[in-house]
Amino acid sequence: MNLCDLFDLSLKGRRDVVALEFRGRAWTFGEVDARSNRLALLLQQKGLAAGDRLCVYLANSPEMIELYIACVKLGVIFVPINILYRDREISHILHDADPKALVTDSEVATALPVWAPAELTREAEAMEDRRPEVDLDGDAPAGIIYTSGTTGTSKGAVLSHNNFAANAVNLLACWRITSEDRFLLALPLFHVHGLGNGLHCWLISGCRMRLLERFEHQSAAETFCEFRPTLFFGVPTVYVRLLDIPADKAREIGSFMRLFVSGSAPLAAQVMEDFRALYGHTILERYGMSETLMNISNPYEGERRPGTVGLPLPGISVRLLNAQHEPVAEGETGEVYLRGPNVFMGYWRREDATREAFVDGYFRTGDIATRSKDGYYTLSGRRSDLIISGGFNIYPREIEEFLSEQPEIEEAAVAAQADRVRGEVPVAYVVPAAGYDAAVIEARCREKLASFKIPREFICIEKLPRNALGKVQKHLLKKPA
Ligand code: MLC
Repeated sequence: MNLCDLFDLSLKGRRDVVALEFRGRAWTFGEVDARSNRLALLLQQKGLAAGDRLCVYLANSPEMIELYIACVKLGVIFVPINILYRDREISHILHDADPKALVTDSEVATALPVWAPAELTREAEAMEDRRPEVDLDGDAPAGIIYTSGTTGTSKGAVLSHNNFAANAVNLLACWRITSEDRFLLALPLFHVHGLGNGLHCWLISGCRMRLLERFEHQSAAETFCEFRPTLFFGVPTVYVRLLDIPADKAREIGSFMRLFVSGSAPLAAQVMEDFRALYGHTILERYGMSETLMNISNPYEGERRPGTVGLPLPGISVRLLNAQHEPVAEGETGEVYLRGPNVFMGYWRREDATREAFVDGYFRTGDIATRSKDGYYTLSGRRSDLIISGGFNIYPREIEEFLSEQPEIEEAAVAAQADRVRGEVPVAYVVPAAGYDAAVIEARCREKLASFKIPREFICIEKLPRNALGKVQKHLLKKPA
């Protein structure tokens, strides 16, 4: 089977049922099917074929969903780009993914054909409502998700139809998602949380989904009370924001909700407890990655243990290994290695990086964890200095490279600072050169980097603390007194 066969449970099996709501408009599954059929034929007419890449730089919208389904039907590889990315970050992906075209509403400097989504939709109206004939098996790539790379520039994780299918089928079963659910999706569709979990669980279960362009805490209570969802996925920042909703509204929301899921960053046990007191629900925390989709999850029935990410999902083997790749003893910390039908095909055109990412067929996550006697995993750190802010991954190296390119900076190091709402935020430690002005540097960052990567503070220091090998010792970075 490929993803189309699973999507057809709803696209064909529930064609007259309302599928999607967005900004006061609604579409049935039959309409979503027809619109994506027409779009698929249009993309085909424009020269796209199975295996080609299509880059998409769009905010959440029905058009983005239809484009994804059209790509799946055609076998075209969908490459979403984070809408917060700026030119420098976008051009790396456009160059690396080597797509046939880019779909966007924004001004992007590129020599590629650029198509506006509204224009495509209009042109597609003239096409037939017919599925393109394409022979795809489950190992065909469906998407490339760019992850912030440890080496500064990001790498594309290639995810197959089978990866997305295995992930969604697991979540439907383990989180008991059915066509009876009402699903509120506020997460961006350019990451696996929104795309792999959100879109796929909606489309395969056949439930009704209200899509938001983005999560807005100011209007969250109103949106919940109006749509009355049963199912919601969020990153910890979203749950911290939801703690600000008045108690009576929170109780009302708790009365119709069935399941709140959290992931993409660690959920503080205190937030989980405060949320339970306010909403009467225990958030279900799970663990995943762009390269693997979902791996470990707290149980739907049974104990959702605060501070842990729960038990391996069906079909997924987990190993905790030490630096010599040997299993660690019970209760000791080790690095998480994974194998399963959810694990990606490799990094796009990066055989070296792909080879390095696997040991004995197990994917090396870079996350450090312990396992309790009864099988619950607790993540306790990372091998790399990755920063997670509001659920967005930031590799300090990328910001450090940009800062070092500035003539007024001799050298720089970027580290995480704890933040109540975002979990972590990046701060920069800068060794200034002549003419240094923090405001000017910040403005340049704002122009070139996604907003979540802009250091919240620029701290001047005399020199970076280094060990005997010359490696920067980030744990020694401190604000001067
Ligand atoms: C945030 N911003 C957005 C945006 N999200 N802008 C446009 N579209 C979006 N979707 C910008 C804002 O403009 C602002 O920029 C800054 O981010 C903070 O916004 P805020 O209004 O203060 O939002 P806040 O309440 O802090 O909430 C932020 C958030 C966002 C939670 C909505 O961080 C978010 O959507 N996070 C989800 C990330 C995600 O999906 N990660 C999954 C990765 S997959 P400025 O310039 O004013 O600062 C993965 C694997 C797995 O990790 O296991 O899931």
